[in-house]
Amino acid sequence: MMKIGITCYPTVGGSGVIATELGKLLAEAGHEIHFISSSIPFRLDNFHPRIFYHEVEINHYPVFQYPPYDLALTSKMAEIIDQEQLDILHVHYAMPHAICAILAREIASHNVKIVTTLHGTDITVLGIDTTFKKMIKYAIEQSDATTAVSKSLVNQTKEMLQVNKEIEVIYNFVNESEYVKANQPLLKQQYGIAQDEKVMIHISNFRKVKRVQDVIYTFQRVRDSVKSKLLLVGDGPEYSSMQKLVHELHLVDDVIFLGKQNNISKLLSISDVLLLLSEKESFGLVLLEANSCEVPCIATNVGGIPEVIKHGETGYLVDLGDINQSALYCIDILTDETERIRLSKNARTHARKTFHSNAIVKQYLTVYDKVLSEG
Ligand code: GMT
Repeated sequence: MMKIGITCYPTVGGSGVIATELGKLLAEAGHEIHFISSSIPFRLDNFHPRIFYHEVEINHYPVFQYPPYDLALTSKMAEIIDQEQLDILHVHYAMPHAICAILAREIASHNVKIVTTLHGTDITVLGIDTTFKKMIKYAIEQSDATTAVSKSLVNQTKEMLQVNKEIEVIYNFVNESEYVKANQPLLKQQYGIAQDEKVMIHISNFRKVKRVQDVIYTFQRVRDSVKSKLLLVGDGPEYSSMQKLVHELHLVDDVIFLGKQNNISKLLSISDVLLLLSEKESFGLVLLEANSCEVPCIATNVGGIPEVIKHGETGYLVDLGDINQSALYCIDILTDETERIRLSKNARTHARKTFHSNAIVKQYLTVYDKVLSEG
């Protein structure tokens, strides 16, 4: 049995989902898990006797212009390392979590190993910023082990930061019992979607990088030839400009904005195709969630996406900004039922085979064992 600390961004986001689901599975496997974060991770919704949560509290002293969150986190990490005698502190995101963990390891008396998982944004966005470049490189090199969620992210990290250290690829996973296609006889009707209408879906945090406008333009083309509705799930900085765009294109009756939702698998169960047309994506967890629910995807050929979607087998890849091509693939899937079923079945099989949670958890455990055996 290991004592494992986990730090992640607790709010909505793929990295938070992975960190929390990993913690839950490790607890089920008999390990003791200590989450250290600013609020309870949103997926930590059930009681488990081997899961503990330690909140990072920040005092607002008038002398500080900005509340020192990173230092409060560091100090909490050091406290929990000693108090709980942690074997491993697994941090998700180099910035700032790995930096904080390395400093906490210095402060604590107990010998803990730091495992850092890179999820993308810290490298592909923050890594570009020269202010942070050296710090991120330092955090990776000082971690006892570093993993990344795709080969593409490993290559990008090595190229951008000139990191001289092994970074192991451990793909993301989903909770298979949650992400299953389930019969939802009333859901379409509840959203005002006719039974013979096709459903396209996009789920994201509506950041610029997700290019939600490309999804809307694709839908505009598809709707001209296929009776369909577009579900837009999630919220973020681009939400209101996307609503404006939908108005301007006269699509209000056919595009349904749902905001943030919890029961994603139910929405996926009534969807025929998912679109993710991002300009950057180290993995694209939502693709795996969709595939697991038998929904084929159309996604951009960027970052780690080609490692998740098998072109022509589980969905289709398109070049960034190629709305015409994504509309053509959508029309194919929505009008050819045999083709849709073929892709759906392949998608589920691929999700279960290549990204099964049992295999992924095993890979993380191997990393933990390796760093612990190094003394
Ligand atoms: O960019 C996001 O959508 C959020 C971010 C996060 O913190 O969850 O996502 C990153 O990590 C996910 C989990 O590993 C990946 O599936 C996303 O592809 C990655 N985002 C980017 O690389 C832009």
